[in-house]
Amino acid sequence: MNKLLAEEIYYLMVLGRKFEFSAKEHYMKGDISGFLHLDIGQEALSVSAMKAFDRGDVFSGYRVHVMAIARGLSPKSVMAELFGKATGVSRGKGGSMHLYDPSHFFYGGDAIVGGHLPNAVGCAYARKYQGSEEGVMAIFGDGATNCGAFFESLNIASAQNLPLLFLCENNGYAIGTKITSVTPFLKQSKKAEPYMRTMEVDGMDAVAVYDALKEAQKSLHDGHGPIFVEAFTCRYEGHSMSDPGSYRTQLEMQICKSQDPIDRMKKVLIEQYQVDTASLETLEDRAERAVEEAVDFALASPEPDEAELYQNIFCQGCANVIS
Ligand SMILES: Cc1ncc(C[n+]2csc(CCOP(=O)(O)OP(=O)(O)O)c2C)c(N)n1
Ligand SMILES: [Mg+2]
Repeated sequence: MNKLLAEEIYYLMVLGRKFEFSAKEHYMKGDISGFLHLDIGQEALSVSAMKAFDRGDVFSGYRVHVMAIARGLSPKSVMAELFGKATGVSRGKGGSMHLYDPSHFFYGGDAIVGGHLPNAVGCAYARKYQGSEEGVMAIFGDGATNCGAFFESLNIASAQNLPLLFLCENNGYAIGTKITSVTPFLKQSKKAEPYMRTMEVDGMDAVAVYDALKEAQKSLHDGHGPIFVEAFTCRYEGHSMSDPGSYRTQLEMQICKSQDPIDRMKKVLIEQYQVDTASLETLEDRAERAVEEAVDFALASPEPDEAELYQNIFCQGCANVIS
């Protein structure tokens, strides 16, 4: 990783965290309604995954704001979507869980746990059929690996040797359910081993995530078929805004936060890339301003027009959804 990329990853992680704190504040003020799942603590994974898998299609779940921004969607259009405004990336009709932008090959945002995995399989099948080498990445939580759709997706991706990267964000919880109470494995890659090559990575280390996913991407491009990467991470907040997260002990959270991905990346910038404090502050100020501008934009934007209620209900021109 060169210095420019390392700085960009740091910037996007700081931007992501500030964005999430701001979204939390505006949810509590009542500017945002519906569900809001925050990514605070998991930024290394969300940002480095998007920077490493820089081409190809991405399908993700509902904890998706930081990924969307790192993918290139503007913080303004993402914030406006959370506010339910017409200028939002899904025209204010999707909200937090449905950030969807085909121009960035970013297909959500899906509220159904594991529901996007068969969609990613279908897309990977289409890409292979079209002769594309870019591949597809599907991102999901540890909880999703207990769904039938997950095993069906592993099965068909493997049988068809599809260019599909399964990226599991293992944060140890599905809402308040501890992973060990619903599955016999701490490592969810065990479930994928019979089907494909698996890799593990420290999801709190942005550089390690980037390197692992670059290797996985190369494997797809080289035609080796699907691959499963498991990243171990930690969410600091509750599952969503309605969850105080009281099922975790203070000690557990302390251990978690001692691995903070932003602090670790800052250390890398200082020690390996000789970035000075003034340059770091410039990046942090830029992130702060981008979030303020996103909020101002969202507040000033209009509500969706009533006629929008009847748009995109039935599929018109579905053949072009994945072009
Ligand atoms: C099919 C389905 N079952 C249950 C739910 C309710 N639900 C929403 S999030 C969630 C937990 C998923 O946990 P995980 O996959 O580990 O993702 P994380 O929230 O940890 O990122 C559940 C059970 C749902 N949305 N869809
Ligand atoms: Mg989880």
